[in-house]
Amino acid sequence: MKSSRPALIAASAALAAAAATATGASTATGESAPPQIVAPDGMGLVWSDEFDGDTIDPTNWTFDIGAGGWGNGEAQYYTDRPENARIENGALVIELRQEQFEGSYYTSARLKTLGLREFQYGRIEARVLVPRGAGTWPAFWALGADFDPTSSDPARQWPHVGEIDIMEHVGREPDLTFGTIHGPGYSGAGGLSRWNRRDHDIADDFHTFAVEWDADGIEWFYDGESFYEIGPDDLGGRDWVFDHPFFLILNLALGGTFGGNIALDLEFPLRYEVDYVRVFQEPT
Ligand SMILES: [Ca+2]
Repeated sequence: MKSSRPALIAASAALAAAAATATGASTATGESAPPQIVAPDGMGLVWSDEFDGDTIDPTNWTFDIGAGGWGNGEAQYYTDRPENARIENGALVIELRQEQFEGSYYTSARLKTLGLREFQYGRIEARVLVPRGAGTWPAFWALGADFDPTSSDPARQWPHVGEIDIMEHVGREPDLTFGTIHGPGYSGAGGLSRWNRRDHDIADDFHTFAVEWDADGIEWFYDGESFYEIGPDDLGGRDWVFDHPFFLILNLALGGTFGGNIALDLEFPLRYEVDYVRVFQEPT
């Protein structure tokens, strides 16, 4: 990662610029962005979902279903219904709806590549449009692929499997995104995180979020601009748990300990749109 960083940044900036030129500022949709995939120097595309089919590809994605707060007191019930997750105009749409459903008052979706696609190292990138409004909590993140909450082996449970939060945004902080890792001794509110404060509302337009990850560490990018880097030597002796395969997660949560109070003026349904997810790696 370290030796090739300048070239990677240049490639990322070029990609962001190309995307901006192709889509315009206010009319951006997934459909209007041509599938012009520019690999970072020294890497090739190993997998992507451009969300350009008619339905969500079951060879890439499966669903987490249900309520119960997901460990953070969240308000939504996750379903796999098209009302909550579908393909529309070349983008994955995760739709947060206000409706009574199985004892909850809101529905949404959480998609994951668990058991289908897993990756160790490389550049993992998504181009997304987050919803607007306090209480919303869209995310693009990764968990260790050996994650099994039913296992009695602590090594297969969170946070020992490791968590990489490539993008988190909470609507109560409209100009802010977060990059974070969680592991043993640095989980939950103790996650190792960096605030990415901007001069615009994140929900104003599509943005690209990425990490570049190898054995030396993980580096976060917002529209091609690096804002955080952390590695095994930065943990104060705590375990680095990121040298194994991870799966990817896309979800839109509401409320809870991180999402915060749900604004009374939210305009439902709320949409979290994902133009693409791409993974680039160096040739093996
Ligand atoms: Ca797309």
